[in-house]
Parts: sequence; C-alpha cells; structure tokens
Amino acid sequence: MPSIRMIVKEILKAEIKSMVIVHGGGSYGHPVAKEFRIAAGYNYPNQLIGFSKTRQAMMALNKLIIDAFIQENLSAVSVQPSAFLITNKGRIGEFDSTVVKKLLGLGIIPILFGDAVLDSNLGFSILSGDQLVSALALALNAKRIIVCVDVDGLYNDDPKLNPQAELIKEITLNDLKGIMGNIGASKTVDVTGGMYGKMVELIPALEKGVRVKIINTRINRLYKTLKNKDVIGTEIRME
Ligand code: IP8
Repeated sequence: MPSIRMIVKEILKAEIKSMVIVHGGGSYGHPVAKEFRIAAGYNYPNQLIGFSKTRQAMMALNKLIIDAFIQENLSAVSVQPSAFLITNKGRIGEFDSTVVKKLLGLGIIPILFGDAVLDSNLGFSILSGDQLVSALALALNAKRIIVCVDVDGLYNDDPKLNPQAELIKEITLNDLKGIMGNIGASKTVDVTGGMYGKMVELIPALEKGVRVKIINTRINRLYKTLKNKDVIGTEIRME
C-alpha cells in the first residue's frame, strides 16, 4: 500500500516523539460491517459470523499498517480497542487508557482502529475511529489531533457534489457547529458517517481545547503538519 508507506515515511522524517495513531475501517471494515448490520447491534444469529469477519478485516488492515511502520524501523504496536473497551449504545463510557499511556512512555507508537466492539446494550456495535480519537485525546491530554482524509479539509459544502465548494482554512468550534448541516456524509461505504460523523465526534475534544487540523494525505502534508509548517487544510480551534 503506497499511501501507507508514504505516511509512515513522513512520520519518520518528522521525528515525532510521542503520538498515537488511530485508523478507520476503509474498504476493509466498512463493507462487511454494512453487510451484516453490525452497527445496529445483535438482532439475528447470522450476524455473529459478520461480527467475526469485521473484527478479522480490521485486524488485517491494522497488520498492514503496523508492518509498514516496522519496515521503517519505527516501533509501533497494535492496541485492539475491542479488547479493552465496551460501548453502551455505541458510545464509549469509561475506559482504561493505561496500556496506551505506558506504551507512549516507552517511546512506542500505539496504533488503534475503529472496531467491531461488544456493547452493553446492543450486544455489539461499531466504534468509529473518530469517536475513539476524541476519547483518547481527552484521556491523554493531547495537544492536537491531525485528521488525514481524501479531500483538502473541511469545505463550506460537500466538495464531491459541489465543485464550487470552498475550503475553510480556519474555523472556530462555534462556527463549525453553525455549518454542520452543510458538511457531506460519506459517498463511499462508511457505516459511521463520513466527514459529518468526524466533526460530530471531534466536538468533545475541541470543547476541551484540543486543536484539530484536517489535511489531505497528499505528499508532504502530514510531514509539514507534524512540523507545524504552513499546509493546506482546515484548522479548528475552540475559539
Ligand atoms: O472508519 C469503523 O471505523 P471508522 C470501523 O473510523 C469498522 O468509522 C469496523 C467499520
């Protein structure tokens, strides 16, 4: 996967001391989660094999990503969200971030992912990487979240439907809430809501003062962002 390799090389070049990575389901997790309606919870027996397949798809994607880090001699390890947290109606409650903190303390990069998780109300559900990012940022007192997507940032309308849509370079949390209705849902299979879902999930972290930058995964953009250099994208601040 060339894009994963590129991202890993940029992280290596930026010499970042401490970071947590969370990836989504992409074409691995979402189609199978959708086919078996995993996000809706346990309703019929055939979903059990779907739960298993979704988990396995996420592990496969996570392995590819970790392999790319190891290839660059970067110490990254998988931390499987479904093994340490249970949602309630799809929402994270309390969770224990000790393992992630200890890994960071050792200088290891924990790599987590959106996952098919047990749910105390629904039996199981889908936890989005976006919800996890926000919860982790709060638990770890993170200074910033960098969101890598396949468009240049946040637009005033859906850029995949409206070619006139304009990129928003900077926005405050209040203004973000005001334009939420215009933000596009995903055009690909995404059981957790595309860009709109991302923004909704980031709000709790933004409210606590975590800075958010949304960037495209194009060459050098992650590197520049990690180095606090000027880069095309959207900066979201509490105020
Ligand atoms: O792509 C969903 O994570 P997301 C993960 O961050 C699965 O919404 C299992 C579909």
